[in-house]
Amino acid sequence: MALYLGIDSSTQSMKALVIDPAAACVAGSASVSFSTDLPHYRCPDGVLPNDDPLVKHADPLMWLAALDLLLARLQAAGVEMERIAAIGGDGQQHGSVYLNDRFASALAALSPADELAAQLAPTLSRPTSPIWMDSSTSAACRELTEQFGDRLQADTGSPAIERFTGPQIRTFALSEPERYAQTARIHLVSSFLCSVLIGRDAPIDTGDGAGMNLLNLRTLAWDEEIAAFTAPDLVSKLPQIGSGVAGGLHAYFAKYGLKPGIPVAVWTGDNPASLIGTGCWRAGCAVVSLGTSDTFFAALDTFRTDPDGCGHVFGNPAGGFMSLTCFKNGSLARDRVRHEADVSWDFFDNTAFALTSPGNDGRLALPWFVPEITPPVMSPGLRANFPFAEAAPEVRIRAVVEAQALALRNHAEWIGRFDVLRVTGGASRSAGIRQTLADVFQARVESSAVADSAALGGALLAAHADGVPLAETTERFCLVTDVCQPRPATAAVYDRLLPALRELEQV
Ligand code: XUL
Repeated sequence: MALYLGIDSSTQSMKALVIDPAAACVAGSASVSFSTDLPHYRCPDGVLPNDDPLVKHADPLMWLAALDLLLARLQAAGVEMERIAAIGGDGQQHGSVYLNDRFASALAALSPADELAAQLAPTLSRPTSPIWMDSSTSAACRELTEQFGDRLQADTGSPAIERFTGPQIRTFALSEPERYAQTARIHLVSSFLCSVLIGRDAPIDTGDGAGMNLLNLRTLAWDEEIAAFTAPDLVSKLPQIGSGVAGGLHAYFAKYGLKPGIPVAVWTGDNPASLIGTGCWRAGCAVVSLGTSDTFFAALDTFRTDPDGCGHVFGNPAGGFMSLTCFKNGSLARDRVRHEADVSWDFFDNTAFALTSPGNDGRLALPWFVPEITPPVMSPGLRANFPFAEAAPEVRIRAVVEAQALALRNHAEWIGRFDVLRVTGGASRSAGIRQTLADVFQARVESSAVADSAALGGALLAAHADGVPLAETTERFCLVTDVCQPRPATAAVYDRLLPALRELEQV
């Protein structure tokens, strides 16, 4: 029976997951860490070091090397590659790859005798790719805002945002006009890797395309006026918008045992893929993904935008729209708080919550160690409403976890109320964090059974592109392992604490 492969190209690693819908099981998986498996690209944690803390770029050739290594590992792990009937995938959102006019012919001519990175290196018109962590484009954001005002959010789903691809492209075009002029094609991470798989330009889907400040969500086409202001001739450099099957797999990948010509679904962003992989693509259940960044997202019944401008609207790969709010200080910030408190993960995840009570006597701390996205804060630093450094480790930990959960609630209010939250990502293993979310939202918190919800989403989209309905695969794969119920007595505690969080965000 048919197997389906999902590939997730995220910030720090690339992962593959193979599902067997007929047997309702995972048939294999593999992963590649950019830090430990590809150290020669000098991108620890997936980011090139830079003296300017606002600049965050990666080497796109590293993603190609990761794709080769990932497929080799999947084959070496004993996955029956010839049974894979379709491939889907996703990339970290907003990141962009700049290619010259040799890209199309180099893709078509890919030879199995050499690696992808070596064959495609000459096709880069810009050696590095800005990624979602970059916040160096404030000037471009200001100019876009001056030019288009509220229309930007009303039509593209988001105000001008530093990490979004449009402001990134404008900054590049203005600062490096020669390289920009040599750029024939600009891809997102998702559409770049999908193009490599099919050996020609792949479309961008509305899930990932909406993270660019360039896609008009009312017409689902590139907004010609915004694109023209963003950079010269931009529309001609962007791929089509599309969904469904992008094309057939290039013969290059036969060296990993894959069948040339099998359908490759149009790739999407990691968050839209997670919406599918967690099974929350129908309205009603919100997802809290606790990873490098923390994100809160949910399917939207209608197109509407966040009045505060922090939340975004993206296309839902299952149709319609989804909301997304991204908090940059996620797991790395929690790890830093844990490290500085000199405690174990077990202490952070469990003991700290047994030693303290909900509400923490009003003590809150926002761990904005790097410039924050929600709310937008450019000057980093931890903000606490009590002497943080002098407090006991358990007090610091609860203060951080409660502040993060209250910030999620605060910035999710425009989407509506949720009785069910589905948690995913590394930090969702923490019982303390899950209970805090349940209490702060007064919602049932379900743990997603699959750790790699984005890769699973890619696999479900692959199956869907091959005719297997999403409803069917969702029932088989999007399972819940653990349920955490809210404690009604804590509702008033957090209702009282919410204004304190709002005040702290303003400091
Ligand atoms: C979403 C965002 C991040 C990246 C990386 O807007 O910037 O979640 O997609 O995961």
